[in-house]
Amino acid sequence: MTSSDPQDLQALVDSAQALFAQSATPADLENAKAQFLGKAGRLTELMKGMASLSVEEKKTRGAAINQAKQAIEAALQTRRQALADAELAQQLKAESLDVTLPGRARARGGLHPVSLTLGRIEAIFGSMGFEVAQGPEIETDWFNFTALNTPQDHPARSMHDTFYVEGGYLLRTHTSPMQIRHAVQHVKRYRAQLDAGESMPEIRVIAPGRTYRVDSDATHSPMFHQCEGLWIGEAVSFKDLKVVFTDFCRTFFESDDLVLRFRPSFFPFTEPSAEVDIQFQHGPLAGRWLEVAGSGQVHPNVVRNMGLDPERYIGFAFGMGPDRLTMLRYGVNDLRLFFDGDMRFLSQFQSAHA
Ligand code: 2U9
Repeated sequence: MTSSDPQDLQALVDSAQALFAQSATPADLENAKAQFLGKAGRLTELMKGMASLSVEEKKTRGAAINQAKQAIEAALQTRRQALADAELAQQLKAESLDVTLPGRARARGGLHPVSLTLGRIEAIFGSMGFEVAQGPEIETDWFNFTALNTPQDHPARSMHDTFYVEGGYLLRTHTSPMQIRHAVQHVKRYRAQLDAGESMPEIRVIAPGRTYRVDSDATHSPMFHQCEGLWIGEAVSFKDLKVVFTDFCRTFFESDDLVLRFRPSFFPFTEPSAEVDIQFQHGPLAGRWLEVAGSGQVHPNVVRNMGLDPERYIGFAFGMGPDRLTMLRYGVNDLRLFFDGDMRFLSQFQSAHA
């Protein structure tokens, strides 16, 4: 078959189509294209071969070659589109997102049971007009002990009860220091009125927070929580303490007939002092007396350390353990469970509310 034979042009188009069809990538296809349409391509060779033909033969031959060229270019374009479509289909498949799938659930967090208790305590006392005091956990000896009428030789000051840190500071062993700080600020704010013999707004505050003692067993942890309360005015009596604390306990434990007992006791910062026990009338704990707090009338020396005249200002204070209240409320029997960080225990309180 000569190179001028029309059949050879069809054979050329057929071999171009076959080679394009085998081209798996755009790069392969470009190589295949070069074999036919490039500078050294077979079609270009045929065009060059026309030089020796007559004018008439050139017309016929040129038209035939051009037709073959268009057929090859059409085949090339078809293959290019096919490769591009395949590439897009592959990309769409790889990036496909099934929007009908359910969302990926994220673990919902929740408040720690003691945080629930602290929030509940603040809400109940807030409803009775108590402010919430904040203050440092690293304290001075003055605010943690001396201002609270604690004698220099009191055992609570010893190293086996208190964590001391450098510089003569200590980790507060109760939240009383926050009460003193709050009271001193309050008195300073109304100093002019007091000096003029006028009255000042009552001090009515609770101080919740972390406290630290050298102790550790099923009912004691080196870090634990306390919430103390203080109500100082010109005529705040022990009766007011009993009413306020009874109302708090009945609301906190959601038990309207819960009974309180005030048992004589001693604290350096209150006189008279009383431990507070509660007794449920129903449920698994019914009939048992459960100690929940300490309380008392604020000692005159402590009133004086606030900057007030104890002959004119009087009031009560109490201290309770939110960890213990939480154990009672939820029936938890080991304090350490609160601080182990075990999600099997903590997640039980996830849906609980303050
Ligand atoms: C000021 C004056 C007096 C706070 C009080 C208690 C009694 C008390 C602890 C018992 C164990 C708390 O539950 S516990 O961890 N506290 O018994 N605390 S009266 O008296 C104050 C506080 C501040 C200015």
